[in-house]
Parts: sequence; C-alpha cells; structure tokens
Amino acid sequence: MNIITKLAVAAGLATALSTAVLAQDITGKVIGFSQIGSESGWRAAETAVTRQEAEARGVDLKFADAQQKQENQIKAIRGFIAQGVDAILLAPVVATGWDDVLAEAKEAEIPVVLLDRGVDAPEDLYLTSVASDQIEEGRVAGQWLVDAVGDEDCNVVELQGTVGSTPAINRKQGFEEAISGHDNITITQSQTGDFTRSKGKEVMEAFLKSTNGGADICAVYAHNDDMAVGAIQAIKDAGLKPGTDIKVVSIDAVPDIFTAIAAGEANATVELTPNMAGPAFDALAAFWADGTEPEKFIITESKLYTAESDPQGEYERRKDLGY
Ligand code: GYE
Repeated sequence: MNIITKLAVAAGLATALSTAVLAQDITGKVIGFSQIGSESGWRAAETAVTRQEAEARGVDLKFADAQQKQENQIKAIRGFIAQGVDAILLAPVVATGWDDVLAEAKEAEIPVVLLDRGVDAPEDLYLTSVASDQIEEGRVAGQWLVDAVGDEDCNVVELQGTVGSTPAINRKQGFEEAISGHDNITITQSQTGDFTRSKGKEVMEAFLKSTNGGADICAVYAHNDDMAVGAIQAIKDAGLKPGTDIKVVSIDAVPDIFTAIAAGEANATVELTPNMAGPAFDALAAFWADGTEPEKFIITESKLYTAESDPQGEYERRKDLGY
C-alpha cells in the first residue's frame, strides 16, 4: 500500500469506527417520544421516520400520541419520567405552558429534545431543538408570491396553523415580512385551519362565500400543505381553477402537494424534512459519549419547490416515506 492508500484506508476506518461508536452509544437506550397527533401528512411521515431512525440505532422508542392535546403531552412526559427513560423527544403542540414539566425532566436528569416546534420556556430546560426556521419558511412563501404577482393587485387569504403553535405564529410573521412594502399585496382574511385538510377546506369555503364566490381572491397562503389540499378542493367545488384563478402556496412538500403542482392546481411549497429524529439522536449520542453540548437550535433547510422543480419526480421520491 502506498501512503495515500494507507491514509485513505485509515480515514475510512476512522469514519466507520466513529459511526459504530455513535450507533453503540445509543443502542439499548429507552427514549420516550411525545408526538402531537396525526393532523397532517407531514406529521405521519415524521412519526414513521422517527420509528425507523430509532430502530436503525437500536433505540427502544416509547411512542405516545397526544391527539393534539397539550394536557396529554404533559401526562405522557410525566409517565416517561416515572419510567426513568434515558431521554425524551417532544413535539410541542403549542408554545406556552411547558415550564413545570420541563423542569421536572431536568430535575430527573432526563435530557429533552424538542422536535419541529418551539417552546416559550428558558433554554436550559431542554438539551436542543431540531426544527426549521419557520419565519424563513413564511418569508420564502411570501417572496414566491411577490415574484409571481409582480405589480398586479393581489388579495391573499391565509389559512393559519394551530393557534398558539410556533409554526403558526412564525409562518405568519415571515410571510408578512416578505410582502411588506408591496402595497399591491394584501392579506384580506386570515383564520386557523388547525393544520388539517378538513378544516382547510371548511375555512376556504367560508372565505369563498364571503368574497363574491372567490372572484376577489388572488391567492391562498396555507401554513401547511394539508390545508392547501383542502382549500384546492373547496376552490374546485366553487367552480374555479386552483393554481390559475387562485394561486396556492404552502409549506411542507408532502407527496400530495406535488401531485397538485404537477396538475397545475398548486403553485409552490417550501420543504420541511420529516427527519427531525436523526439529528436529535446524533445530538444525544454525542452528549452521552463525552458530554458534548449540541447547538441549542439545530436548523433544517427550507427549500422552495414549484412547477419547475420536477413535481412528478418529487412525488415519486417521497411517496413511500410514510406520508
Ligand atoms: O408543518 C405541519 C404540522 O410542526 C412544523 O406541524 C410542524 C408542522 C407542519 O402538522 O404540517
């Protein structure tokens, strides 16, 4: 072997070893996961990916579905603490009201990792947070609309996520930031659709009724794709063409929105990876290996997809991932 080959082999070995050490570190760990529920396709995929990531690492994952209720999440976390789990993953349904239960976990020396939503609590109450930059997601969606309408007047109706959740608060803020200074674009109505398809459809129906059958609406901005899919159905039922008569922009990049984009019935989405657990487990592995403190906020990417981004291919790439 020449020196280059030897170095390459050594480097390869080192990588393999460190991966093995990481994997070993967490094998056999018992980790509780307090999941919000199954309100959206994205969340179903996050649950599926978390189970896969746990299995691949030999983690015993205790899964608790809170059916959208914070009180159920608090109960589940107290249950995990009583069982003496090694760590807790928490996808917090709303931002406030976590201080006490997080302090109890800290007191029991159980690290908590937040997944996909944030909390309004002191940062020392959790190890790290793996989530997207939700203000940025709103900005990306808003900027897409700014570019799409140019100088034309545009009345936007907004379907907000769950009231009090960080993605609803932040995606609204980011979108408003992007359209501010563009006086031709106005949000004329804004209501929660609770991140579900059925509520998205229902609220969109009400928006259409109250605005001259939709003739005055130029675009719908939905805080997630599921609500957009519901809105698309409502627009069709009203005899209008989604994607053309009313532009549709949303967030998540689930397979169904790519089907809609491919059909010309939706215009743009911002990708949110369902793999929040991978970085969370990596952070825990490093923390347990030698006390490495992870970054407080591990931020995932927010990429824009439109009709130009091979929507059919994007659908195919995602369709078997648990959405
Ligand atoms: O966008 C939505 C979901 O918390 C960021 O929750 C997440 C959001 C996601 O139900 O589809």
